[in-house]
Amino acid sequence: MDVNKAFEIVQPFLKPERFEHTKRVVETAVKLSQKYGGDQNKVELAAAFHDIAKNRPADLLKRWILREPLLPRDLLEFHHELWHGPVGALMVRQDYGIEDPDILNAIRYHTTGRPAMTKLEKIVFIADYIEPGRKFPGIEEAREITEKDLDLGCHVALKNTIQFLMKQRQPIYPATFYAYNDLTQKLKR
Ligand code: DGI
Ligand code: FE
Ligand code: FE
Repeated sequence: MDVNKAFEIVQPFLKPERFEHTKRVVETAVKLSQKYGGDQNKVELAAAFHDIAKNRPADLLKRWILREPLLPRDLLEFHHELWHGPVGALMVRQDYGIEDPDILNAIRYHTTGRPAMTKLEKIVFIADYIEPGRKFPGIEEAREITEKDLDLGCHVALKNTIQFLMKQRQPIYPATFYAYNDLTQKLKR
């Protein structure tokens, strides 16, 4: 599938501003893959589809999760913001025939991250965080660090997100901590 077909599929699922975000994530991810390597078509598809389930109602996402034995039940105990990645990966596999596990995992883990992320997973994760439409404290630093080192960029994004959630007294999904610990240990070596 080429990226234009992916955009055509995804656009009707998304509010206009979410579709604009998606296009910026694709552009950012492609630039990162030119710097850090990776199959450009896979990067484009994973980025184009990453938020396909973002604007689905929460109760519908919940039903998908309950129906799918391979998804962890504990997702439902955490914020519903965490549900659209895993359900999006199921949607593109079932409805649009995307079978590549690396693409599916990049979609599935784009919000939480996870330990031992592949290059494609990291590129989609950080492109989502630093795309040019994002405005929050620390974003410029995250952009600059990502230009220098992909792992360091993901590490600072995870650190900022964990700190942000903690300040708001929100729970943090374990995979996010595991992703942070994994990169912390890798970067020490
Ligand atoms: O879908 P997007 O808005 O493009 O971005 P996203 O998929 O990264 O998800 C949005 C939010 O999910 C992010 O701003 C923080 C929130 N969130 C809530 N609980 C957690 C969490 N993010 C992580 N990484 N871990 C959590 O436990
Ligand atoms: Fe998302
Ligand atoms: Fe996104």
